Amino acid sequence: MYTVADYLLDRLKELGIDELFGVPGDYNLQFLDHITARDDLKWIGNANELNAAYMADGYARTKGISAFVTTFGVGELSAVNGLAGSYAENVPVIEIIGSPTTTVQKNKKLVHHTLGDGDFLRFEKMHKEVTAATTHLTFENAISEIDRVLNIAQNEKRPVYINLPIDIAEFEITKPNTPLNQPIKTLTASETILLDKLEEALQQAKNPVIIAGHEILSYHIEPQLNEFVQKFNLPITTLPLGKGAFNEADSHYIGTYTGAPTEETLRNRVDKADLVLLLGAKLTDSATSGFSFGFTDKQIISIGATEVSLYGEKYETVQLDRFISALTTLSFPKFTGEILPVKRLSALETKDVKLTQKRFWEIVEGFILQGDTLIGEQGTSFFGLTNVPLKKDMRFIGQPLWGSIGYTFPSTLGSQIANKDSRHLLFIGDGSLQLTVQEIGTAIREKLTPIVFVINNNGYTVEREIHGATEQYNNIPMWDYQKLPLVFGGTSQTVATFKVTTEIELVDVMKSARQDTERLQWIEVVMNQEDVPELLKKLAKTFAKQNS
Ligand code: TPP
Repeated sequence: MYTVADYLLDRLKELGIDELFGVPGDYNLQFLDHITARDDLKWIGNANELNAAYMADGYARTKGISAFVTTFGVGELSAVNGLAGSYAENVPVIEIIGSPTTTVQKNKKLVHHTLGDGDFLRFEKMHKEVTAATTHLTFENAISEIDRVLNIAQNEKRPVYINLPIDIAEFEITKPNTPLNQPIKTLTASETILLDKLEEALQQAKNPVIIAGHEILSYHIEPQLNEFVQKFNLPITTLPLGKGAFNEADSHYIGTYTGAPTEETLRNRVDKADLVLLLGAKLTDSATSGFSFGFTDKQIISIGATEVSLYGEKYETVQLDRFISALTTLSFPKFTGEILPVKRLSALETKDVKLTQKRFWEIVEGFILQGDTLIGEQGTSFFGLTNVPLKKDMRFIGQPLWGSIGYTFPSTLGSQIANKDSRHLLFIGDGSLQLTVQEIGTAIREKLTPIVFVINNNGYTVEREIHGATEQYNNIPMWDYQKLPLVFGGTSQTVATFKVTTEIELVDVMKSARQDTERLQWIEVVMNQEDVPELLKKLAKTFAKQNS
């Protein structure tokens, strides 16, 4: 018997999904049976639905798309924060909610996980604001609605919501044999006009610069962007929101642009460009240190998935992947000016002294390797990593727009599941870890082997820097971080744990962690409560001002 559940799962496979995350509940259990019955799909249960949403987000960032399953009401509402992050940062995540049977819903029965008022649409309505599409499956619409929302997730790179009453999941259908819509490659008329306008601007520009952003990563169009840059020898920078959109080891890369705190030569180069070409980038507060960029609308052409503007005037939006792919067809003279080299650290001497933020990030720069995936949690970690130049084939994950602390731990695990070949290096603060720590159990059960650096600086240091340095609301209970994996089921066979306080200890542990590829590496790094990376020092001042 072929059912709606089977159809949905076949479609997810077609999109490239091999693992599904989530938490069971009586309204989705029968659907889960269809997952576990298959050899080509794996169920990965989470400790809670927020973590499932974060994990699915990390998986989608790496693999292209993801799905997770929750139960009606109690499950789906816990996941909303995660979905909103995926929406804000353009990550296509499919949430499937197992809900009560059609008859129960139609008869407005007072069943569990409702508000006791017979209204079964409340939670779906709540999701409308943080998804690109929602659907409530019925006997009549299941096939067409599944395809509709999956196509939207694929094209818009944003989350979608599928409410699947449990009897609909079990409803027998005939297996359709048409594939999901394939993307249309031909440019629309307005895209062609925009391309002409861009060509004209690039023909006239004497010192253009590209600023690439996170949407390049969402659409996985780094290769297409790279082709454009190489063909016309253009200088390129990225924002922290979009770090990794261009190979930072390439000679066209001039550094990460962070607004006013940017190193002076790079800042001048970008601020004084006669054409600032934003590609898939958003000039958000945390990406530009409180909007402190030194260029204006008169210099900007911005081409993004949800907004296009030319010198301050809005223009019809484009299908970003198609448009960026077309950039190599432009005709304008190759750029022949100087392209700034990125400053990189030379050999580093380590001493038997207490670790500082400055030295920590320098040591990290020496430690990272081609092919690694780096993940930086909102806090000192993200701002410390921002100016660490990546190596070739490295990926970077952060969430600086939505900025929900705790996000990166489950996200690291999701991304690691999506790409087992890349060593994942997570940098996370003690405060952030306390939000999503339960997922250590999942990491151990799934035999994941990221290297996790837990920055123990005794509380919310980033917040202390913004406001209330010594206020008790910025304190957190002190945990024994090194021991956590053992509490969550780890053994010496599955986890290696460390605690470091000095430069020499850190470097020794890093060497052993790098070589030990069979176990989760859990490294507690003790740092001073008031110590912050240089970039954060500057940014905190602008954030404090923004709130006054
Ligand atoms: N709650 C959520 C879900 N997200 C947030 N961004 C905040 C609260 C506000 N917030 C931003 S950073 C931060 C808090 C509470 C503290 C992070 O502290 P920690 O992870 O210890 O990082 P540190 O700066 O100390 O390295």
